[in-house]
Amino acid sequence: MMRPLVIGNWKMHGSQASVESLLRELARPGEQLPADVVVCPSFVHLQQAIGLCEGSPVEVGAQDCSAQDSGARTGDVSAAMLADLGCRWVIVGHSERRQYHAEGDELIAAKITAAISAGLNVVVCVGETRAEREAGDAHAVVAGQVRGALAGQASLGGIAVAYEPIWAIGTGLTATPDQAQQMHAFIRAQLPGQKGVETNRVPLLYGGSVKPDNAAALFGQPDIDGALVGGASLDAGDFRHIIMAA
Ligand code: G2H
Repeated sequence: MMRPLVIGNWKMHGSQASVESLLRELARPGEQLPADVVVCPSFVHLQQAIGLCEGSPVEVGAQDCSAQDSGARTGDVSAAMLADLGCRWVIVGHSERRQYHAEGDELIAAKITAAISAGLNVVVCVGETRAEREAGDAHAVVAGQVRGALAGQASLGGIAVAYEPIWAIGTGLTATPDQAQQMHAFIRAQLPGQKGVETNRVPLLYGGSVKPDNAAALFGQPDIDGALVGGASLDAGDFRHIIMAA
């Protein structure tokens, strides 16, 4: 069985003081955890977080990266810069990037390529809106996003996929474990690569209002290999509880 992967997406939250207090509780040197654990603070807190996680099992990731290696791209941060800093992971294609920054599958695919060439592990986010689910289009939308994002990848090594139904993000609504499992199995079947061999090694994370009280039921599903946690990852106690349920 795959080791679970639990990633905290801090979004645009935090200060130097809150990063310090959160990671003093979460990132304990020498501790053994039942899952691989990653925290993704904002760009400006990455270096501080990397310092605070040193010697602990917690790794640090970014919430986005540029598709370009370098150049005149004011405000952008390249994957190579993140790797140079000591980041191990990057989230790509989060629905908030798709929605507020008009990111589409082609750009997301280019970001994945840039991140993998820089040596980062990537979490690619996919998920349907409430209207798409109600129209019966959830599977078609998610299949399109998975294929679009991963089309150019020769290998799936270093790639995780997070299924985040948009109607469950930050709303307190969560997909039921059955709904999530059903979509995860479908996503696994959409992955390019050798079925049952390469595709079984890709961690599939569920995201969308994961909390201490629903984590165990989600993790109990055969195709749910971990979680991408937003709001609950900003509370050390809640996040720890979720990690321990993995
Ligand atoms: C979905 C998730 C983390 P939350 O965006 O990526 O956030 O757990 O707050 O719904």
